[in-house]
Amino acid sequence: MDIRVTVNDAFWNKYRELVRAEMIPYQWDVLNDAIDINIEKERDDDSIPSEKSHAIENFKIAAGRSKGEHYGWVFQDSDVYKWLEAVAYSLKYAWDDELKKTADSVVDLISEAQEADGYLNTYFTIKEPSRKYKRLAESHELYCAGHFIEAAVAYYEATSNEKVLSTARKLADHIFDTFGEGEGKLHDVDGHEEIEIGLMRLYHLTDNEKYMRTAEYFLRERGKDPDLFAKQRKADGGEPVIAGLDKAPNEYFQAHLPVEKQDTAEGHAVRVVYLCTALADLAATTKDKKLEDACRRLWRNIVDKRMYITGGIGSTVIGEAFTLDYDLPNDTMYCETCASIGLIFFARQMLRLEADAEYADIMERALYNTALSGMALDGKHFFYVNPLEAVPEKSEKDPTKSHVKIIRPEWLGCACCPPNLARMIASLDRYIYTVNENEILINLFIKSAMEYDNGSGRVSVRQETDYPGSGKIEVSVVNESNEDISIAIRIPNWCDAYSGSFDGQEQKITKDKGYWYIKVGKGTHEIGLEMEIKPKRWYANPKVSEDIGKVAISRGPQVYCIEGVDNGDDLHCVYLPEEAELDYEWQADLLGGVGVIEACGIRYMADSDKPLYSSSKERKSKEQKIRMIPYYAWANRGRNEMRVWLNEA
Ligand code: FUB
Ligand code: ZN
Repeated sequence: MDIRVTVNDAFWNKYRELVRAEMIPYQWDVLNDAIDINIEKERDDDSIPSEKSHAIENFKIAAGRSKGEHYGWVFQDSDVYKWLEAVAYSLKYAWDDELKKTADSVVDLISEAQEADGYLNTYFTIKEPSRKYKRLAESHELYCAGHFIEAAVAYYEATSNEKVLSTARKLADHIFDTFGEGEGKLHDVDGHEEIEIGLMRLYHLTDNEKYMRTAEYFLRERGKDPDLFAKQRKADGGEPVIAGLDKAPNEYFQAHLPVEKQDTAEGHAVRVVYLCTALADLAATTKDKKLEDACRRLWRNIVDKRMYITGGIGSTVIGEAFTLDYDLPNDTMYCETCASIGLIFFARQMLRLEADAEYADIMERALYNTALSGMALDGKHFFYVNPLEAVPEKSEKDPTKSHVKIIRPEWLGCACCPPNLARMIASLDRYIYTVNENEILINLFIKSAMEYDNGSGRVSVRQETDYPGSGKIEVSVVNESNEDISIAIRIPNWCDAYSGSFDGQEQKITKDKGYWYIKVGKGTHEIGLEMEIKPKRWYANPKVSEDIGKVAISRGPQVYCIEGVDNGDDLHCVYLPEEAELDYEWQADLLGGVGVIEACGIRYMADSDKPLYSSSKERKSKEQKIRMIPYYAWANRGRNEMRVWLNEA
């Protein structure tokens, strides 16, 4: 079904314009090493390449246009693919001949770097051609392939560039010929899921079943043979392609059990959510109940027990991974930007499986908080890791916190997050609505228009709102088809009071799995929703040891934090009384325009003259006005303490 969505939203247009005008050109310069910037290692580790990007140059060398060595991570190609994908989406909302020309030239370059049999990966073409597909646990060959295929589908859809599609098909056909059941094929999977997402997208575009079956093969093969990666290493016999990754346990790769038997989210967080995204897509496409159940179990485990209030996931830097239920440290966590983006992908596919507003609630939580925190307001500085508590000196001096950056770097040695964010924001139109035949889910409140043809006529929906400024949503539906259309509007889980109207008549809202359903016949109809949107307190399950006695504040979809610049240092000394009023005020001149929340709080005086320990409990305190800003906007005013969970008095 061809669903056309245009976004025209005050909050999001700013970001989409930033992607078009700043991020895409800036990232292009970085990928070409044409800009003098400081590329930081993502943590203290000498083995991390961080001198330059070299990503475009790698393609030029592989294509025979330049001479030289491959530089960067084995998955450096994926930075270019994600950039191309972001370009594709941006062209759809802001056509640009020059940019299209540049992107076409990248497609030409990629296709020149492709080998005659369809193989495509600059690292192995340039550096280790004899080890192609030999160390898949570490090599990211299929991960990069998946990113190219995703980019190709998006670029073809935006521009009808035939070359990008034929290059992607040649690669996918090569993968189909190389991997799978039966004699003469490799029975293998990549250590990093992504090819499955790419192949599913290619299937949806082309309707060619073999792409879906190949995705299904990879999804079902993972975890079947616990010795698979050990066998790869033995047969190859060489040095690891990524040092240390050869020691990672099967759980790191979600290869400890067949996916249908996995109940908990284990290992590398981005890998888990990419796996789940493809699995949910396959389940929604094939209606396979067992796969659906597997998706639900993994979703439940993540969302009920392993996710931060900001929609961040991954509790440890070691393996960038999940740890155990309720283990959610605020200052050593990982919360990689890509992992929250992956959670948004997963949620989007779950909405195809089931109309349950919880998926959209989590999508919104991850989007407005951790994903957006991944970039500075200028679109040119990026967080890889998104802490919920940060103290500059600790990050600088405590080696266990070297990954917790205080200022967003201009670029990172491992640059997976910045272009991922660009493609996510540029493709936001894909997340607002879910259409299941004659049912339209309105998942996100973003001023936009959508239309499609349901077979018997055109159906269009227009959403007017200044959300998250206010909770007022006006939906106009024009139904020119012969069918009744069911409009399902999400009532977010944070919202306690709401009222609705249909064609001017007040309605009693009943929720079905978090959606309010309205049947709409032929003609033009108006639906109104008014949600109370005000500051709200949240408490973690007492099993989260880090958050006991603490409170977090949100307003609508945005989680709030306090920063040293507004509240002074030693933020652990600041207490928010349980009964304190939370006053909200819009401040147009602050941080590009944010709503600030203020409350009367208490500060215990940090006193370095006092002995480290004393038997007296006496503490001096004073009143302090606590000033909170939306979490995503932190670290835009210099080196600074920050915390999300506040002590409650
Ligand atoms: O391995 C490729 C990407 O690099 C992962 O998704 C990120 O977590 C980073 O490790
Ligand atoms: Zn990343």
